[in-house]
Formats: sequence, structure tokens, C-alpha cells
Amino acid sequence: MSGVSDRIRVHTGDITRLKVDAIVNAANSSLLGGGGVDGAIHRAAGPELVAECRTLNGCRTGDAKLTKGYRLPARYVIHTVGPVWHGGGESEAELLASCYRRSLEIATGKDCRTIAFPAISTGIYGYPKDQATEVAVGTVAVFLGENAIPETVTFCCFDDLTARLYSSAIAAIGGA
Ligand code: AR6
Repeated sequence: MSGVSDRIRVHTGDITRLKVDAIVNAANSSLLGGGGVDGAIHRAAGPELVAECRTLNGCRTGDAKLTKGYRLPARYVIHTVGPVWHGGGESEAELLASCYRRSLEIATGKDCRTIAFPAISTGIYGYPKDQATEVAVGTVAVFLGENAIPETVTFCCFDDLTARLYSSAIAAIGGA
């Protein structure tokens, strides 16, 4: 899958600074804001974002919903709700994969050529980072193999450990 891995990037830093067509938010089912990357996105986008979110009637775990990006450099925010980690026996991997897939489907539908994901569920929701990385990279790689849009997917990591996990997972799919 070397063609696919060429379309995947790793960036270390703040997702609210990225000038891409869409950034993904690791939200909660209320879609009304919270801590972590969700709080950062709402702060950077301004109060119009929560106003639009109020019209969406929340979001189920594993699903995603679209808003505009308002004051962000990104045109859109795709809000997805990751699973809370309960030890792995409560369909957490399937639900996390669904977050990536649904977000990508929405991006394709809006003709987003570039999209950036945070490491969904790996902060407050407690999903082990190594296992979450495998799900994220595997799901994105399959989707890119089947779809020309988005052209590139950026995994926006907040710390170096996460960035290293992503780089080795991507190298593994791109390797011989
Ligand atoms: N840019 C990129 N990544 C970030 C940023 C940022 N500005 N800030 C944090 N991260 P979390 P979750 C990383 O906790 O686990 C909220 O309250 C962070 O280091 O934001 O899905 C929601 O409202 C971690 O790797 O999301 C929900 O209630 C990753 O983003 C709950 O947290 C995800 O951590 C969702 O928890």
C-alpha cells in the first residue's frame, strides 16, 4: 500500500493552526464543547461554533457531524465522538474505526482534499495510544485505498511519543 502511505502525513503540534479543508474534533455526544482538543477547537473557532453545534442535536459514539470552521484556518470541523476506553471488551475498536470512517465519508462528500485528525479517544477517554494508532492508521489506509478524496490525511499529534507511534505504523503499511 505504498501509494496510500504517500498520502498520509504526521504533524506534531496544535490542530487548530492547520490550514486544511477539514479538521476533526474529538468531541463528546453533546457536541457542546469540553476539554482537550475539543476545548481548543471551540476557543479558536469562536462562539459561532457552539451556536451551530446546538442545532445538531448531539452525535452518537462512532458517528460524526459537520460544521463550518468559523475563525479557524480550516474550512470545516468534523465532530466525531470516540469511545471511552473500558478495557477493550465493549466494541471500543469498532467504534473508534467508525469515527475515522464516518469522518472521512463526510469529508469525501464535501470534496475536502485535505483533512487532519487528532488522536481520537487517547486523552480524556483513556484509549491506549498504541492500540488507537493501529486502528487510526489501518482504517484511514483502507479508506484511502478505496477513495481518491481526501487526497491527503494528516495525523496531528500533540506530543512526540504519539508522533513516533504514528510514524512507525505508517512505515509498516508502506513497507515491502
Ligand atoms: N491539537 C491536537 N491534539 C490535541 C490538542 C490540540 N490542540 N489538544 C489535545 N490534543 P482529548 P478524547 C490531543 O482528551 O480522549 C473532551 O472534553 C491529546 O493529547 O482531547 O477523545 C471532549 O469534550 C490526545 O492525544 O479527547 C470529550 O468529553 C488527543 O488530542 C473528551 O474530551 C485526544 O485527547 C474526549 O476525549
